Amino acid sequence: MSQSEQLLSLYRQMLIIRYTEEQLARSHQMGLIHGACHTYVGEEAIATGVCAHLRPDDAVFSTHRGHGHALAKGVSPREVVAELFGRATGCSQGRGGSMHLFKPEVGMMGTSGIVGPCILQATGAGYSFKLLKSEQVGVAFFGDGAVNNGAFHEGLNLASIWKLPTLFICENNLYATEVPFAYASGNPHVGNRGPAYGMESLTVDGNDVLAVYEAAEEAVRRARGGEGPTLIECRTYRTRAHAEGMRDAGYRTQEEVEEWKERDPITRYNEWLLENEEAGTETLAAIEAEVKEMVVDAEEFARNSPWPEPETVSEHVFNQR
Ligand SMILES: Cc1ncc(C[n+]2csc(CCOP(=O)(O)OP(=O)(O)O)c2C)c(N)n1
Repeated sequence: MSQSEQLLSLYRQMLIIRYTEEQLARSHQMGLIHGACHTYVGEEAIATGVCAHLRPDDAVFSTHRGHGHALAKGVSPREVVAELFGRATGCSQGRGGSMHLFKPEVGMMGTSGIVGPCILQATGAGYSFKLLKSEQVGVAFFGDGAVNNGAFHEGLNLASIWKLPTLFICENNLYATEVPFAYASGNPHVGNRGPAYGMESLTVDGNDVLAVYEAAEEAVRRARGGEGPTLIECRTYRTRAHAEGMRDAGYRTQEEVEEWKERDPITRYNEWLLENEEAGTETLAAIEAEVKEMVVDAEEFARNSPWPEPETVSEHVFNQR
């Protein structure tokens, strides 16, 4: 891919996430989604900037806010929307929903309803890749709410001492549900915790896709080259409620939300592309139209897909004695 194609591909990927999330929010209001739905609106630059450097055989472990990670890792909007609709055509065949988006064929190793374990799973993947000498990387995406969980300490320490090819991507959107990270944390600067573990770490503007892209490029290069893990704190903000259908008041002000909307990663990048003459308005409009159509198609596909057959209920269920 040429540099110019790469720049446009970042734009397109962020739009795929944004439009899919906005569709999911509408579908949730219509009662088409079964289970919780935490959108990634406002945070699209992070999954996009990181996953742009990943191969299909690199492994991503994600969170409850994981639609963007799945989409950026190569799960299609059709498979994501159908999964949230509980249909047999979903990436987990309608058995999982939002918090069980799996597609190992493209290295999407799961979203999760449990805050924290993705850090340990990505560490474990890194250990496996190191033993295999495969130059693959393991990536954990997690929120600030996971940073004071024991998994963070254990995972980062192990990855550091064994120089594992793992990326720890903290999406610090300032709140864990309604709890401000600054209140919940003695040290609210995640990006400077790396030295405590003997690990490279840095903080980037998580609403600047190029800043994330550059930081991840270096981290992936180091991981593949045997130089060990990196912790990247991406400062960002979710502009919708914690989860669809939840109230969104009392813990943050409307002014704060509006202020962050001004820093919207997609609008900013659109302006950057135009100002730097990397694309014209027509090109960007054509990408927007194409992605919009893709998401309309995904919703229709999902709505018209069959439910899983009741007699298959015990398939994919394992009982390990
Ligand atoms: C181990 C565990 N504890 C508590 C919860 C309940 N819970 C669900 S989401 C959430 C907040 C997570 O905040 P953060 O990790 O910052 O992610 P964000 O929602 O801000 O993206 C909590 C505490 C959980 N799912 N798992």
